Amino acid sequence: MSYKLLNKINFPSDLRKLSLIELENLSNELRNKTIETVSKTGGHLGAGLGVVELTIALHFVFNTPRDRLIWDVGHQSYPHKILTGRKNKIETLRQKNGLYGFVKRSESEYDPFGTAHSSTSISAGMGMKVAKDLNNDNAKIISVIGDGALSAGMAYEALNNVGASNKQMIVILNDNDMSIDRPVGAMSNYLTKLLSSKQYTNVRSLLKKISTKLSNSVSKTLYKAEEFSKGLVTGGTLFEELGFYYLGPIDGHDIKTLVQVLENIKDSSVDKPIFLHCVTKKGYGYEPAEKSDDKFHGVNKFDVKTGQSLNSSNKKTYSSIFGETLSNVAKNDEKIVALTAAMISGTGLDIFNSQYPDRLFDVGIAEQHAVTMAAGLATEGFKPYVAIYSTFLQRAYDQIVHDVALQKLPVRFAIDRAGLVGADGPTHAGSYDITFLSTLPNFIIMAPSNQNELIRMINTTVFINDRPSAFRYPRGTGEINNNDNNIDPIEIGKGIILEEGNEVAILNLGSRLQSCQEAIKILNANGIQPTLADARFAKPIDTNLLEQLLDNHKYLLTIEEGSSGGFSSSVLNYIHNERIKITSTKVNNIFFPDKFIDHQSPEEQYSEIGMDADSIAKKIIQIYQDNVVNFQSFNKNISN
Ligand SMILES: Cc1ncc(C[n+]2csc(CCOP(=O)(O)OP(=O)(O)O)c2C)c(N)n1
Repeated sequence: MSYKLLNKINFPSDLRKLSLIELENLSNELRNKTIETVSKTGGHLGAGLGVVELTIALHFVFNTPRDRLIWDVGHQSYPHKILTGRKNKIETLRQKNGLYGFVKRSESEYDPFGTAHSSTSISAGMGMKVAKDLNNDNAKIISVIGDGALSAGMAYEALNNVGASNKQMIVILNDNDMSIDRPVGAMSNYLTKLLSSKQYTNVRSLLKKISTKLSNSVSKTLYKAEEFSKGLVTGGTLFEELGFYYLGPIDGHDIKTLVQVLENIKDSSVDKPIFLHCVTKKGYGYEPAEKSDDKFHGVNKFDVKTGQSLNSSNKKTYSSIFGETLSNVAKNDEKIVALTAAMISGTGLDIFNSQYPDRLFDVGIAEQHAVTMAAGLATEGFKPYVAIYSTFLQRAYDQIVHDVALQKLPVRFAIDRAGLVGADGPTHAGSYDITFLSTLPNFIIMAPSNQNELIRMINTTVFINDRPSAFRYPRGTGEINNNDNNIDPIEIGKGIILEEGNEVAILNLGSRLQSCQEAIKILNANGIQPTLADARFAKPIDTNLLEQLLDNHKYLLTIEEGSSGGFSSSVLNYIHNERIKITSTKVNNIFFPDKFIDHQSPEEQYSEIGMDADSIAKKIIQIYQDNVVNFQSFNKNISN
């Protein structure tokens, strides 16, 4: 692929020397570079392709990085990264020590605010605008937010505040009529109506309206821009009522229009925040993306010519096991309903949706609302399953505490992407759910160690009608053991011993079981025969199992894929505060270190933090060698 223009662009200052025609050519090259890159790295593609022209126009018109440009979610930022000093590193995207797949402050001065969780850009922008004003600094603040991200409560809180403040910040709506799946909600309907309304076609009279509202210089140039503007209108009533100057909709792929309108906005002296409505297409300019249902939202490595994924794994994901199992149990129980916050396919609920569309509720990017809505459903005798990624559930913590746990309502939490998530990095890691749920009275918390166990845990929750429950499972695929047909519910709070050994016991919770089993092979070769137990429950913990392990072993190691304060803390709390018997067993715990774990492959992550088989085995060998003699003598003293 030829990158004649792009080769000359390292920073936006290079871009600002180009003509409008050259900017158009550059957009083709930038689009190709983005496609070529993601075909090799995997990652988010459709969103970036949709904002290629907008990215160029913004950097052309505004004085970045002095002017602050905030990309909501940050998954559309790859073209921005290419234009802002990171072109030569772009193929390191999502790899160890490489560029991050979202926006990260430490990566570049062009990234004024870290984004990955949705709908934060207007709030952060407002903070920056207030700070600039206090400093008498007239730098511009621009927040770019998608129509999907606009479905979140946080975005409305920010619009409400910004609109009333008369702060001259700029909010750009990137309206591609897509979220990950189809967008939902009244705002989405409103935007669609806005685009197809009379106002859209009656350009001239609406341009006149703008001229009465905006300062003279702006209106003059807007008139000049008419030939480019293909439907520039005003009258976005809702946004105007909120206190913004609404401009648009404009064609977000027409660089000339974009540049003209952005220049007008930049030079304007309006005393209100401006809301610019850009219409774009997700996946624009790449046929396989435009044609696919999800517009290539997130992809594995793929063949550029055909768009075919190069990932040939046909193993099932945990998410799909969840979707299938929930559909199965829903067959016999019409009280079962499912809720998702804009993640139907990501959570496997597309499977449920195909069978029970009336019992699936996609609430938009509104995790807080989803949780409290589920609580409401539970009060009426329904069995709500709220499927949310662990990291996004963090948003709904007060709702979990106040609306669910405190009222002891039987909401079922299907917590997907629990644990590390490899290339998606720390913003998406499911690190804290065991910790923040364990501390809540009334909760039952489970973590399957394989896909068969996930099925059994889902089946268990069907019967938990007197309190909230949760099961947390990892990203990615796993093995179903077809020889094990047991899909029975599990007794609450009951773990299991999987391998009987001596002296050393490993008490696993959840997804590291396979690594523990591999570690045991290494240990066996070293003459150590550990017992392996699977706790299954982070709450209530199986104290009988724990007693048995403590009584019969000199060393106990717990392991879980989560932060401190989780399962291991519950075990230690039991041993130190609740148990009367004094133990001679040495206890260690493996959980996440006290740091955010960088993006890299899952294998690299587990190895870095001592959770792979080798590290587990090494830890036990070390302890065993250092302490086994002492353990024996200590035990003798006790029994004497
Ligand atoms: C709080 C939160 N919930 C869910 C997500 C997952 N997510 C990432 S992008 C996205 C859709 C965003 O849609 P939109 O803002 O329209 O951007 P587009 O991808 O269409 O360009 C969702 C739901 C997230 N990043 N943050």
